[in-house]
Amino acid sequence: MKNSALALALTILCSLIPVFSADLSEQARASGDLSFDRILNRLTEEYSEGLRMPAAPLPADLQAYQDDRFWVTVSAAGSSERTKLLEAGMDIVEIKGDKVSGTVHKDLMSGFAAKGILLAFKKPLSAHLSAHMKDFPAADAAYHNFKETTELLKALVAKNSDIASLISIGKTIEGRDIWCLRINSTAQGTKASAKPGAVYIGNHHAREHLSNEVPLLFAVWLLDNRATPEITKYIADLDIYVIPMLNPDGAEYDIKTGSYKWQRKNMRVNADKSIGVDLNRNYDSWFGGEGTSHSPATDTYCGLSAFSEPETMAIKKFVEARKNLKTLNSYHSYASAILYPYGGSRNEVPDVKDRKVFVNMAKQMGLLTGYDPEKSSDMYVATGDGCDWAYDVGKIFAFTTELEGGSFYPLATILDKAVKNNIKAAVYMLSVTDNPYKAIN
Ligand code: 0X9
Ligand code: ZN
Repeated sequence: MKNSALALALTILCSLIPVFSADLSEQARASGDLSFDRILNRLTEEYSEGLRMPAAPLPADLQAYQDDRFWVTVSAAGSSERTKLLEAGMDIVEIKGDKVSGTVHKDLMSGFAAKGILLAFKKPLSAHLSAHMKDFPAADAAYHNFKETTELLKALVAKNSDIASLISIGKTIEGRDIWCLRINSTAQGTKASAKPGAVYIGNHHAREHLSNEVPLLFAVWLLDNRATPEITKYIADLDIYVIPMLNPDGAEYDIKTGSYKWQRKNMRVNADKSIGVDLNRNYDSWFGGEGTSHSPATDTYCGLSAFSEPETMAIKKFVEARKNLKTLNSYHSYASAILYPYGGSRNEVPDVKDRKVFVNMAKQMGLLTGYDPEKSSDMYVATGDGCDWAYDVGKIFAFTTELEGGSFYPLATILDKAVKNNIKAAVYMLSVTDNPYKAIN
């Protein structure tokens, strides 16, 4: 690491330490309902109390929907072999050495055999889930569902109306708002701003619930700490956007019956009556090529065309309307990695300087989170990726943060560390948003 980068990282860390090491309960009392510490504490405490979210019945059309996925484990070493699995219709959930595990729809199992892919292990997904119930949290009530996310965002804006505003960047398939919290000292709502912009997006994938909490709690933390000199400066100089829940339809479906659905995609009803398009295969970056599936029932189905989905279309319109955007972080679960473009191609980004910025920023965010910095395609090649598209269309330095937790439904014990470390990386991203090329100086 270059000395200037080290100095920058240390400055950020030092500015965060007093906040994180202060007496939490005292701070919570002092700063009222919307304090970061109180909200994070409540998140953790509610788990230990074991509160249960009341199960709601599914709508009739979804009640008849049968989950026909299998949980499989396959030997596959390296990115190319993993990419072939994606194309055969596997949704890769875990990579452990040369063993890859994930889901495959029952109709595609025979295709696996025909392609010579040997399954080391398979069972219905439902059997896998019931055997792994111990991995689930005592309750999902502690997480912010769509209603709670909406209420929290509105409360943040009400309390900080001089610098925060809330816009809906579009509606989902089921008509929910895709909320975007904006923090900017001089521009509200959709008013244009020339200040350099940073965007944080969560929950492309429904079951990756921690990916909503991290950007949402980051917004809480920023506003709670708005009076500290570093944060005051970022709020004055930058245009900051937080879109914590891009796929609220899928996230609600995943939790609403009281037993988790392992939903990844949105809630589009496809022509064959299967449900969902993989939003992170639906952007216009080598759309429909390597590492995606054209079979609607699979978890990595790319959809009929790029931006066929209202959720990705909302991001397209949002990004294209804001030429000031410089950095982007898209949160996912749970490979503990900071990924940078390209993910849809083995090629490096052509601009050598930009490549260095990507590598250095990923390294830095890796140090702050404890995650591995990696080129996206080294994990596997997957086309239609939102970060590739954002970089190509707007030269936005766009990263995928794969959060930790070892599960889509991690125990509360990881929340404190995961949220706080990712806030450090998110603040680092702010610190270079005025000029990302600082990361290579
Ligand atoms: O596959 C994805 O969309 C992301 N992983 S996840 O398990 N959260 O679904 C990773 C995206 C990284 N991008 C590429 N490798 N293209
Ligand atoms: Zn994901």
